[in-house]
Amino acid sequence: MTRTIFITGASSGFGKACTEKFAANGDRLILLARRKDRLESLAEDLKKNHRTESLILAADVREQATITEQIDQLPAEWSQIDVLINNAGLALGRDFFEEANLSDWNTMIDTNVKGLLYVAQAVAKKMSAQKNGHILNIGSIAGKEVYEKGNVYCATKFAVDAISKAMRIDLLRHGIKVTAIHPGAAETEFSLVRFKGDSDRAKQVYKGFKPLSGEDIAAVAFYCAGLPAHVCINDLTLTCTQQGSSTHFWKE
Ligand code: NDP
Ligand code: 8X3
Repeated sequence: MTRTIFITGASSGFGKACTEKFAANGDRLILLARRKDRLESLAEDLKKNHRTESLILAADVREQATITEQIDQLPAEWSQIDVLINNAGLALGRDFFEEANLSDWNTMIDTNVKGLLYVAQAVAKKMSAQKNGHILNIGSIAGKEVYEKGNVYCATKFAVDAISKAMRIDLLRHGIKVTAIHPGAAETEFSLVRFKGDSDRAKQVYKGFKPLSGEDIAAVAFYCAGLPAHVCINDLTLTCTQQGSSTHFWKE
C-alpha cells in the first residue's frame, strides 16, 4: 500500500536520504525545507527514478503561521499523512557558554524546538482525526548527554527527547505512534552549517573514524516506520561503531 510520508529537512542529509529510501519502497512524499530549488530537483529525480509523486512545501519551520496554514490547507489528496519524519534542524557554533552568540541560540531554539513543535502539532491534528499515524522526531545523542561547548544545541535536543515522551503519552488515545531517533555523529551538511561554511573545520569533525551516513539513519527510520500497527519503537540511540558516547570515539 502506498503511504504518504511527510519529511522535514528533505533538502539535505538525513531528510534527503529518507526521501530516497521511502520513494524506493513506492511511498509518496511531502517534502519540506527552505531551499525550493533543491526540493524541485529532488522531486524530479525521485519521479524519474521511482515514479514518486511529491508535494513540495518550501517553508521555514520557524514561521508558525505559515507552517500551520500550509499543513492545515494541504490539498485533500495529500491530507492523509501516514508518517511524519520531523527532522529539520541545525547546530550553530560550538562555543563556551559565556562566549556563545545569542542569535545562534535563538535560531537553534526556534528551529529545533519551536519549529519541530509547530510541524508536529499541525500533523498530529490530522492524525488524531484519522485515528492513526506515526511521528518520528529526530533528536540526537546530544539530547542524551551534554558535551563541552554543546550547551544550547544539546538543550534543544534534550527538549526533543522530552517532547517525544510527552507526545507519546498525549497521543496514545488516538492510536498515534511516536518514535524518537537519536543519532550520534553523522557526516551530512550538519557540521558545515554548524561552522558556518568552514569546510576544513567541518571535515575535521569526522577525521579518524567512520561516521554514520544519512543512509544509515534513513534505514533505521524506514525500519521503525514499517513495523506492524501494534508495535512502536519509542526511543532509539544509534552511533557508528567507533563512537561510545557523546564524547568517546575510537580514532585511527
Ligand atoms: P543537514 O544540514 O544535512 O540537513 C538539515 C536539514 O534541515 C536541511 O534539509 C535544511 O534545509 C533543514 N532545515 C534547517 N533549518 C530549517 C528551517 N528553519 N526550516 C526548514 N528546514 C530547515 O543536517 P542533518 O541531516 O545531519 O540534520 C538533520 C537533523 O538531524 C537535525 O535535526 C540535526 O540536529 C539532527 N542530527 C544530526 C546529526 C549529525 O551528526 N549530522 C546527529 C544527530 C542529530 P534548508 O536549509 O533547505 O531549509
Ligand atoms: C549532532 C551530533 O553530538 O556531534 O546532533 O552534536 S553531535
